[in-house]
Amino acid sequence: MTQLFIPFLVLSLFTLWKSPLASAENVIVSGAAWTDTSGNLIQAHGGGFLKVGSTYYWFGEDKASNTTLFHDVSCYTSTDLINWTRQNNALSPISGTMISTSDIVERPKVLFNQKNAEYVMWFHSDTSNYGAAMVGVATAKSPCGPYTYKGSWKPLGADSRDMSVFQDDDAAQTSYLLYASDNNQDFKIAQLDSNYYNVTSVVSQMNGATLEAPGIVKRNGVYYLIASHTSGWAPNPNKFFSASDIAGPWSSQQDIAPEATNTYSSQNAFDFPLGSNAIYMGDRWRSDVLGVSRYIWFPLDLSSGSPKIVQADVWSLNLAAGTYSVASGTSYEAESGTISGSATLLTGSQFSGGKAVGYLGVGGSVTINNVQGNGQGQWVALYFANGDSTYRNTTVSVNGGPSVVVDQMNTGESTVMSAPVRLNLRSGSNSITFSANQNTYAADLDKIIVYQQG
Ligand SMILES: *[C@@H]1O[C@H](CO)[C@@H](O)[C@H](O)[C@H]1NC(C)=O
Ligand SMILES: *[C@@H]1O[C@H](CO)[C@@H](O)[C@H](O)[C@H]1NC(C)=O
Ligand SMILES: *[C@@H]1O[C@H](CO)[C@@H](O)[C@H](O)[C@H]1NC(C)=O
Ligand SMILES: *[C@@H]1O[C@H](CO)[C@@H](O)[C@H](O)[C@H]1NC(C)=O
Ligand SMILES: [Ca+2]
Repeated sequence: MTQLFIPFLVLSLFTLWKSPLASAENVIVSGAAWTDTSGNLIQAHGGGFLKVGSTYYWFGEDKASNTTLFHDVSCYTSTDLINWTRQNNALSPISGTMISTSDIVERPKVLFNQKNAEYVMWFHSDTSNYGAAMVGVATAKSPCGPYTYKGSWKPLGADSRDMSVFQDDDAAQTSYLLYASDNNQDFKIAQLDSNYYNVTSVVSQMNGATLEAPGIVKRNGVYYLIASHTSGWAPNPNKFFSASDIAGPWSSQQDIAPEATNTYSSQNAFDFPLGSNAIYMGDRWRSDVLGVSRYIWFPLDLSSGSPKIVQADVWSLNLAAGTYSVASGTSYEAESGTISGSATLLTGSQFSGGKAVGYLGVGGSVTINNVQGNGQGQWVALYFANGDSTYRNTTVSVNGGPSVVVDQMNTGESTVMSAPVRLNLRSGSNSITFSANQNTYAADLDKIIVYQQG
C-alpha cells in the first residue's frame, strides 16, 4: 500500500502545484473558451484594439447576458495579447439615451487623438430592432475611461450599422469611419474631423457592396480592407480589397480563407498589425447564447501581397520581433481507432486518409489508442465535419475517465474543420474515446492532432 500511496500523493501535489500555471497561456488557441486572469470568460465581442506604450487594450461587447441588448463595453489590458486582465468598464448604459439597456451598442473601437490627448470611442449605436442605424461617440482621458458619452447620430445623415475606424500613419494621424450604409447596401469610408468627434466627408464609397464587419490594416503603404458580407450572425466568406490610397480605387474582392470554411466559421472584428503581417481577429458568434461566442484569431499572412489567413490550431507570437510561429502536432486518424456500437466508417475525399467515423453517440463510439501524451496538459484539435445547420457536440474521455463535452460548429458536410480541447494526457500512451454514453449524434470525426503545448 505504501508503495502505491506515495506516488499517488506525489502526483496529487504535483497536480495542485501545476494547476495555477496551467491557466497561464502562452499560445493562441482559437475557438477555446478564453478566460481572463481572474478565470472568467473574456466578454469583449466585436472587439477593438489599441496599443498604448507597451500595453494592449481590448474593448468589446460584454454579452454575458446572452442578449443583443447593451450591457457594457468592457476594457481588458495585456502586455502579450494573450494574458488579459479585466479593468473597469469603458462605457456603461445610461437610461433615457441611445445607450440604455434596451438599446444596441456594438463593435466599439477606440482611437487616440494626439491633438487633444484624448481617447475617442466610436461604436454602432442602434435601437433593439436595428432600425436607427447610427454611430455613437464617447471620449475619455485614459484608455479604459470610463468614457463620457457624446451622442449618437447618422453620419452625414445616412445609415451606419457595422463599422470600424482606421487611423492612418501620416503626421496628422488622419482617421476614418468605415461603415455599412444605406440599409447595408453601400459601404462607405468617411474622414473624421481633427478631434475625431464627427465625420466630415465620404472619401470612398462602394455601391451595392453589401459589406459589414470591416477593418483596415495598412502594411507597406497598401491599405487592406477586410470585411464580411451580410448573413446575420451566420458566418460567410470574408473578403479583402486593397488600394494604395484610402480613397481607392479598391481592388475587386478576393478571399482571405477557403470559401467553404466561411472564414473558419468567423466574422472579422479587427485586423491588428504584426510586423509586416497582421492578426485576423474574428468572432464565432453563437446567436442562441451570445455570451459564449468564441474568438477566432489567426495569423494574416501578407507576404504575397494578398492577405491569407493561416489556419493554426495552436500558435504563438513574438511581439518584439513582429513574428508568429505555428505549432505542429501529431495526427491520429479516427478510422484507425476501435469502433463500437452504431459508429460507422465513412468514406469521402474531404477526410484525411479518405475516411472518418460517423454515427458517434447514441451507442456509437470510437477509441483512438496509443496517443502519446506529455503528462502536462495539452491542446488537442478535433477535426470533424458537421453537415447540420446547427452545432453538434461530442464527449471526450481520456483513459476511461470522466467525459468533457466539445462543441462542434456546423461546417457543411464536405468541409472538415477543427475545434480544440485541453486534455490531461498521461506521459506515454493514452486511449481517447469519443461520444460514449452520448444520446445525440456528434459530428463525423476525421482525425485528431495532439499538440505539446497546454
Ligand atoms: C502569461 O502569463 C503567465 C503568468 O504570468 C506567463 O507564465 C506566460 O508566459 C504569459 N504568456 C505570455 C505569452 O507571455
Ligand atoms: C448565457 O449562456 C451560457 C451558456 O448556456 C450560460 O452558461 C450563462 O449562464 C448564460 N448567462 C445568463 C446571464 O443567463
Ligand atoms: C456631424 O456633422 C454633420 C455635418 O457634416 C452635422 O450635420 C451634424 O450635426 C454633426 N453631428 C454632431 C453630433 O456634431
Ligand atoms: C449537444 O448537442 C445536442 C444536439 O445535438 C443538444 O441537445 C445538447 O444540449 C448538447 N449538449 C451540450 C452539453 O451542449
Ligand atoms: Ca481520417
